[in-house]
Amino acid sequence: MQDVAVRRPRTPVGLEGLPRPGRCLVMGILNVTPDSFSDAGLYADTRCAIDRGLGLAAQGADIVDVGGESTRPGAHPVGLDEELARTLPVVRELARAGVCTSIDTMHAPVARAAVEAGARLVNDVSGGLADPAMASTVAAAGVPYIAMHWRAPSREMDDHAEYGDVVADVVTELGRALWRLAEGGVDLARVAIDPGIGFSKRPEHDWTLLAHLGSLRRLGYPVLVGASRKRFIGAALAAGGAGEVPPAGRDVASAAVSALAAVGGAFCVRVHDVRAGLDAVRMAAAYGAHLDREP
Ligand code: PMM
Repeated sequence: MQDVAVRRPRTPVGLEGLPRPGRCLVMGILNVTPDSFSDAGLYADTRCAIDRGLGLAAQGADIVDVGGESTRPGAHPVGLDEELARTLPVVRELARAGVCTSIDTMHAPVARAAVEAGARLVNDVSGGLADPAMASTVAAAGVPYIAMHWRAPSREMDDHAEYGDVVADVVTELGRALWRLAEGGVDLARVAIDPGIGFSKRPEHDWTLLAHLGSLRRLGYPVLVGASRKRFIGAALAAGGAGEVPPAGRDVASAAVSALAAVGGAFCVRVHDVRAGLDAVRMAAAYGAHLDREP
């Protein structure tokens, strides 16, 4: 396999076509699904979803990420027609309102239609592995693309959480995915990568990846972190106590993790609570500005 890092021509400060506020970007999550793990059914109705997306933008989200298929562990696929019906009207309205909108999909036809409807970014949790047509679709669309580390469909992802060295394995597997994308015609200068927190990972894997974002950044791509409300946060909050803290009780801790990710060099964090996420990355930026200064 060729070294994909040398093929990316620009420094990983951000992605062309996306906002550049001079700090880590905040991507607000908008799941138009009845069964996502933390906000199931809240925005399944098109009007509610559009209002929520506009609200996320008003709170300061740099990007609003619209998804129509749950990727929680054990989730089943929904079918293209359903995914299109859930996402397209929402993407179209948000784009029309001037919101920078991304489409969270593993399916090339949904990505294509969403870009035609105004999406400016394709966010693919499978990094191009779920649909062989994704690479050529993204190449033709000419939009930025998030390639997440992924091993298996949602219904079986927890059966694939074995690693020798989780950081090295994720870097290698992402490198392979990038190579396939490049072969499919994708301009790697428009690609960001994502360690895939919670996807075929156990909490110890998630923490290790979060603590070693530098190893991912050395691949030469901007790194997005999607940790918000995930299981490893619920488990850490409950450490020493019984069970896990449920998703709705994880927002303050999620903001803390966003700050850690931003300090670790993430170019974007994907969050449910945009206000808290924005405060977190602002604090990280202020802290980062003083890191190398003499006291
Ligand atoms: N996680 C989820 C969905 N989409 N996209 C990226 N790039 N990274 C992620 O970690 C990610 C994602 C699942 O979480 P949700 O159900 O809260 O949306």
